[in-house]
Amino acid sequence: MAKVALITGVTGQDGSYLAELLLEKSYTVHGLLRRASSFNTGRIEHLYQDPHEPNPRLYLHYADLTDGSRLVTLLEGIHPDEVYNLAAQSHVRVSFDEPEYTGMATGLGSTRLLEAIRMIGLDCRYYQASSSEMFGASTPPQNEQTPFWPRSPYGISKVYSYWMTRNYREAYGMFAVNGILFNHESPRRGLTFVTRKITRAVAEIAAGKRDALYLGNLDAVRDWGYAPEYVAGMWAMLQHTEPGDYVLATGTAYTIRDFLGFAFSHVGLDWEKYVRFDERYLRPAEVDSLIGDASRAASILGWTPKVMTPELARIMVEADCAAV
Ligand code: NAP
Ligand code: G4F
Repeated sequence: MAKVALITGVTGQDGSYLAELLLEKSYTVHGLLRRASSFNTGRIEHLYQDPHEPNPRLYLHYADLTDGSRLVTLLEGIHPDEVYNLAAQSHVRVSFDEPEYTGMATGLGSTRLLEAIRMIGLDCRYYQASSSEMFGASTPPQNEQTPFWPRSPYGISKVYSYWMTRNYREAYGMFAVNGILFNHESPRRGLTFVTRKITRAVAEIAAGKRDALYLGNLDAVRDWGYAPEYVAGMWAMLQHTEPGDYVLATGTAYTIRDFLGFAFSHVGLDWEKYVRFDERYLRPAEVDSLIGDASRAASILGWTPKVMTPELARIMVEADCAAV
């Protein structure tokens, strides 16, 4: 029997790559779709299957992580073998503007899903999209033993979801795991995250469509990997015999300045001529340095990343140049 998976956040960067991976592995995939007045399915357009066609394997359902009763009816109807909870208000800067909503979606959303699974007695494996933002101000390199010191409403909401996931594992014996993922990017990254904001600007500047890029803090250090490799790690966590928590990261460290250098140099431009400062992009509290140690995932799951940040920047710039 083909396995059945439910992905919340299927319309996001990771959800779209995970849906692709699971369809390749012959899963039937159900995705949770937020109702919006305009289409929000751009990242999964190429996977969409008309439900009138014979044997569709991708199904989309209207639901929202803030609506617990809907999650119950959805899970009861689908009976998934694996649930990947990727949905979140995932923007750190925005979480300072909307701390309450971020708590409701990114924090309590996981509880609604875990509780729905428990209430209907569903026997499934659960993946929680935890984040390196939970480490916040803790000194790098960070691994599964590093204390959490979140620095934003987003990071705090993710810490809450992390512990709820562990609690459902410990209290109810649920196969529930946390993937603590460091930043991972791709041509499908949202346009307001710094890497994609940079690569889209590089493409537009190279095409003569604009002449400036406004950014905030250029000194933060991040460990940027390639999203398709990270969703493979999510899947591997749910295939292991025992549930556990794993860091996924490249172990490399670059500043925003470094990324600017990689991205602009691909089109032969000097970033310092185009980048301007705008304080609107600063955060009330910054996470200065995230550098992950993924040795546990390497030794137990055999997961190792191949694409490092300079190559990632090339992939993203080329995709944006082609699109522009
Ligand atoms: P993303 O592109 O921002 O996608 C977020 C997804 O969540 C979208 O499908 C969005 O739907 C959905 N969503 C937001 N609020 C929702 C709600 N209230 N109910 C239902 N769905 C909702 O994020 P991503 O980069 O793919 O990241 C996936 C997950 O991993 C997130 O939980 C994120 O916090 C976490 N994470 C990401 C990274 C990273 O570097 N990318 C690192 C660590 C952890 P719409 O399309 O309708 O907006
Ligand atoms: O690209 P960012 O917005 O990503 P951030 O804050 O690291 O969060 C991302 O990674 C987390 C994993 O660690 C995820 F959990 C989270 O969901 C999200 O995917 O910002 C990266 C850095 C920050 O230090 C920020 O201050 O870039 C700096 N930055 C400088 N100028 C900017 C800008 N960030 C954004 N978004 N926009 C700017 O103009």
